[in-house]
Amino acid sequence: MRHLGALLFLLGGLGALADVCVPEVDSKLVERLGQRLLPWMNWLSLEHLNPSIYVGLRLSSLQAGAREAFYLHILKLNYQQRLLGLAVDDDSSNNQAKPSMGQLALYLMALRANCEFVGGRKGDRLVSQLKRFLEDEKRAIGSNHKGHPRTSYYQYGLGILALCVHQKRLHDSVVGKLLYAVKHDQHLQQDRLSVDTVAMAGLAFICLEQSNLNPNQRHRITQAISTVRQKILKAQTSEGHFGNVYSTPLALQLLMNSSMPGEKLGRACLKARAALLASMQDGAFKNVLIISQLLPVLNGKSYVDLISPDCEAPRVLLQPAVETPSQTQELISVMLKVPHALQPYRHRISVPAGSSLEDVLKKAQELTGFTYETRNSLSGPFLTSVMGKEAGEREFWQLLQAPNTPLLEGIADYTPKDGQTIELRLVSW
Ligand code: B12
Repeated sequence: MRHLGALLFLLGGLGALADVCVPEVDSKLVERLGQRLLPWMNWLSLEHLNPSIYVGLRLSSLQAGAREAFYLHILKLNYQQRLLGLAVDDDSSNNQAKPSMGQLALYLMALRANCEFVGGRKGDRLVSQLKRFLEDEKRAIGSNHKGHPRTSYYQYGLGILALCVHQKRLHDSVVGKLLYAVKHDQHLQQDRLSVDTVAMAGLAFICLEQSNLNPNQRHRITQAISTVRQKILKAQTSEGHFGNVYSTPLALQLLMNSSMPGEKLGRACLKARAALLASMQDGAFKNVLIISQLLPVLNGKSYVDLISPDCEAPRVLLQPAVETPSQTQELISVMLKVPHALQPYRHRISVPAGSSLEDVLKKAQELTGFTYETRNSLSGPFLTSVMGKEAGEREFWQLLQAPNTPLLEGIADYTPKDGQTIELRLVSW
């Protein structure tokens, strides 16, 4: 124990704590996670294009060979078409919505992950668009900080980070809004700290600090990084996750870039490593977006490495997994309820064991007069409307296990257990 203490102290004193924050994981386990991304890279149905997958893979120890280059090519065609209105032969992207600020940011990060600097006429237009998005959000927050960004502080942080890794300067006042939000807890979701959001803000600040893009804000930026670190450490659960299992990857990306005197950080990282490993072995990581945030961590990398990515680093070629479909005849029953709808709903639904919550909703829609709608997102299908009631601005349909436990996964990933009651509840955030 004394040795561990001495080691942690030394590492803490030396600077980056990557060594203790990076979980040492069996390469087979990493490969299995990477394999989950492959079907999404094959499936070139445009609505599933996801720049985060590309970023995650490039910062990982894995590669997808020619498929990876092709994926970036399609990303470029599709994003340029949707953002700049450039004509391409395939007009199926015409009816896709314009990418959001965060999606544009992730696209620019994907370019950087391929060691490209955004440039030229088209590139400059994309940078201007992202800067304009941020300026609009800054105005929405308002000079007295009483308003909210139309998207979220998560996307605001992502936008600053993407411009920073391309070494594009932003006005101090734009960065200032995020500094203020972190300092005054304006990024809270339903009054609770969103570890993902502060971690993303922290990654943006670390990039700004390392690139010295806003020298007048240097002191505030350094302080904000320290605040973020404290908040994340404070959010560690008894099992070791920061926030919850799915915010731990981004939290570790942040902590990996931290140094702190004493042993606190090292100990917290070791505990998080163990918790993450246990969750990975339990098969908790199904969602491709989350896997794309986790893979860099398992390779000792973070989004800050996009400042100067190593595009020559050797990476292991992923082979598609051989699927063995598990056929089950067993049926389970799940109670689905929407107590606070205009037309309250409550029915027991039977589905094969292992079905997702989305399967339950589909079955309920087919058989019992339940209705719902979804919107596709980088995290999968997002529930937008239930029993004819669409969530309004700053509202969402929350998924809960009755009586009151919010689910940690979306409808496509969550697999209800026999006898469980799932509630859908319209809430503000
Ligand atoms: C902001 C945010 C929200 C906001 C989104 C509203 C808004 N206007 O921004 C609100 C509070 C509504 C929200 C709700 C939920 N969220 Co949320 N959310 C996030 C956060 C912090 C950022 C998302 C983002 O902006 N991404 C960047 C942009 C560029 O990508 P995008 O795909 O275009 O973004 C959209 C989607 O992410 C969508 N969205 C947000 N959360 C979720 C969750 C799921 C499962 C899906 C499919 C979509 C989705 O809203 C974004 C804006 O339109 C992420 C953190 C993370 N690590 O990703 C968690 C995160 C994605 N959310 C999560 C969860 C669990 C949920 C809920 C299922 C919680 C619940 N029990 O109800 C609900 C979704 C329910 C539903 N109706 O389908 C988990 C998902 C974990 C997983 N295994 O995949 C994350 C990772 C947080 C965490 N650490 O637990 N969320």
